[in-house]
Amino acid sequence: MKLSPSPACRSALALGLALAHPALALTVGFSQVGAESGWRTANTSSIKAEAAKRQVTLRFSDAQQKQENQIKALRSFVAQGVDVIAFSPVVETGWEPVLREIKQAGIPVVLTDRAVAVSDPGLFATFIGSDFVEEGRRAGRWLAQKTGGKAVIAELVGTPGSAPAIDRKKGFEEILGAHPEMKIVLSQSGDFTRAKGKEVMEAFLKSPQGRQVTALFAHNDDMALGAIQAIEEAGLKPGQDIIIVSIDGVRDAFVAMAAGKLNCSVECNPLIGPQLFDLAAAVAAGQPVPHRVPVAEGVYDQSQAAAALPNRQY
Ligand code: GZL
Repeated sequence: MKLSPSPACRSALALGLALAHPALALTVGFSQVGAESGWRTANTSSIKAEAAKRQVTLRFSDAQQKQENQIKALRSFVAQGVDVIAFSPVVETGWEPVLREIKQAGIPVVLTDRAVAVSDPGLFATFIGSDFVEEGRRAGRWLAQKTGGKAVIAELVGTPGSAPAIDRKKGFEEILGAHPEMKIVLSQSGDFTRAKGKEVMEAFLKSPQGRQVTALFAHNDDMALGAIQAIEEAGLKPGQDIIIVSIDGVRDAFVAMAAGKLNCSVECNPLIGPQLFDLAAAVAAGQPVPHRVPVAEGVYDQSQAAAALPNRQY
């Protein structure tokens, strides 16, 4: 019969180890969505660098944007008896069974970046991530101001079923509700990747509605950067013939804004490594933590891009 320490025993052990020797302090299993975008790469770098700095033993798994790979990784973390499980869920649904297994094993869960839709919020200890609805609102407000409330919009949507895709669309459309002359006429997923963003934008531009498009809303910078290539190959001027607003604030977006090809990027901060491991240490020691931890971020347009570039950390 496999004996596993009770939650109380596990917390005491973790606290004791944390006090005794940091290198033995914490083992964290982390399941990452994948490596689909510049944002994701920066997020992974922040997590790995902070774990090394704190001498946390990090068991890291890249799911290649597949939920089944994340579920396999979470189960393997339980089998390994890690102190804390953390993950960025690729989509919102389908997590209840594995989260119940983890709870049964007495291992606390920290959600990062994206949220899950579950009936019992007690299935995870805390969620640290951005407010994607507000990011969508910020993109909508900026575009309304830039276009005087008149735009024929193409939309590159993120991964279907993911919290950022659902919520960014929700926030953007909330703002459009107050601007009847701003209409989304084309909308399709580019799965948060540059290649797919280019492919979908090429198809948009070849469609009958494509010729009327005056603005593009991309749910992340990578899809916007792919679309910029497609717009140029179609003989149009990105940032002028088609006004482009996207989300993330990665370095390549600032380069594109400084070149006048992208008009605005709403920041979505991936550098959550320090906050993640503060939370992981606290939950491992059985300390209370907020169930929702926000991430600070802003909005950048062409007027600020060149000056901001040298200080961008991702
Ligand atoms: C947002 C994150 C999204 C980014 C994309 O927090 O989940 O996933 O906006 C990334 O670049 O692919």
